[in-house]
Amino acid sequence: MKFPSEPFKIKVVEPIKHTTREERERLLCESGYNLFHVPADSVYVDLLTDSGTSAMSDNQWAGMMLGDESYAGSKNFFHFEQVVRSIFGYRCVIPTHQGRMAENLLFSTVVKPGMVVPNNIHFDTTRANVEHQRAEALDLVIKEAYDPQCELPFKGNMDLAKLEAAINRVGRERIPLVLITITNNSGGGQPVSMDNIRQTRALLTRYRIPLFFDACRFAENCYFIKEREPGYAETSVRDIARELFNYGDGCTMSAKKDGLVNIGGFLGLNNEQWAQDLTNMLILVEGFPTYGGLAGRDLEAMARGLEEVLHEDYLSFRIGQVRYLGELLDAAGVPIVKPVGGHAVYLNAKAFLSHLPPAEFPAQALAVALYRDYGIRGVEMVTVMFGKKDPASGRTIHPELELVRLAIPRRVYTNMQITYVAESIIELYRQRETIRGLRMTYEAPVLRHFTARFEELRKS
Ligand code: P61
Repeated sequence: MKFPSEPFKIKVVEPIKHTTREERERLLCESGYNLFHVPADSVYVDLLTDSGTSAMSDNQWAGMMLGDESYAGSKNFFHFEQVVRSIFGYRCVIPTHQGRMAENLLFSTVVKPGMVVPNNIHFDTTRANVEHQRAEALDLVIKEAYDPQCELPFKGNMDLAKLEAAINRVGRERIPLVLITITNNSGGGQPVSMDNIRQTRALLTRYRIPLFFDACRFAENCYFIKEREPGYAETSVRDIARELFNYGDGCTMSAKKDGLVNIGGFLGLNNEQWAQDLTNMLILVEGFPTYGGLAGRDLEAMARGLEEVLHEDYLSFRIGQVRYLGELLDAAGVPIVKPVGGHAVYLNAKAFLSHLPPAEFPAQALAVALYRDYGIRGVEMVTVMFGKKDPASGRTIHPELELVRLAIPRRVYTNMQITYVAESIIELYRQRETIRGLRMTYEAPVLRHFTARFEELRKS
């Protein structure tokens, strides 16, 4: 089947309130045209993020009732540890309440001022946590990643020539580790191939530099390897994951994505000295090592979610649902990033709103219009989210890509709701000339997209 249907039936439902266009207009005005400040119960289809928004299974909810809330040595921790070891293969397992805490612990322990951390593309929290240590976060993805039209099967790959040049320029002693983000969220949710990972490993072994994965969407990445990479069609996604993680020395993970939970994360690694230092820091800022900022029930849900996410009927539906949205849009001529990624469809706002100059934040304007007209919430990505500035003038640098990400929560929306999203966007595309630009009226110094405010420009 081209687009597999839902491999589950619905046992519990959460009603969604319908709002009018006038109500949404008022909410936009009150929120400074920032969709992070629109109350979620005034959103019809919420595609702001796929993070922490999954629907848990009956099996996970049953596990929640078996939560052992002992301060130390909870049985759920041991189950969780055993599941992480069996999938990821790393000996030391450190639970955290979400991904950025795992990043913060790792970088505050091993990254020193003046160091450099390469990645295919750092996600914003990863970059912010590297920069917080006064180190440099380098993005070294292949150049095709920046071309929305280029249809490569593994557009998240690391550019090995750029990586080797960076190592030679910076010196291996200033590179404490290299990261690979699977899938590459900031570059369109694109996967990284096993071959690229193998070659990155070989290169880093020569320079004795550890390799870590930002593993948030590892199962989706492994599913793409099965679908697209020669030699893997008959390998289970679980075995693909085992091979992939075996090339690395550790990982950070936000289980809010491919852990199929609403909260949770962890660090997995083999270096026992690092693990000890990280654990000491964990005790200072998160909690005892057998709960790491989570309740026992959360650890149980995460252990079960990590197993479920590897079910291949789940993954074929998941990847198929995202692709379904992408293909409906593409067939109607709506400009999107191609090929469609694992967790989201990315609208190419520059091409969608070609009448708006970059200074008028076309991607933010498109996200605002989508909410106002249809109650659909996506998220602006790149200009506002990453907020790169020219150090001399302090002005915003407008990057190559201006995107609106429509991230699909896991197991939450039916294909009919996804069809509604596609039809709405197609209609909006037909009247795109009516969409107005924005002016930013407030911005915070870091992670500005959460609190930025805008005002709408009048029609000229
Ligand atoms: C997202 F607007 N992602 O995509 P935490 N690495 C990677 C991520 O995608 C990621 C984290 C680390 C989110 C949530 C989010 O400014 C924002 O569990 C590849 O969220 O700490 C998170 O994991 C961090 C949305 C995060 C944002 C930060 O929607």
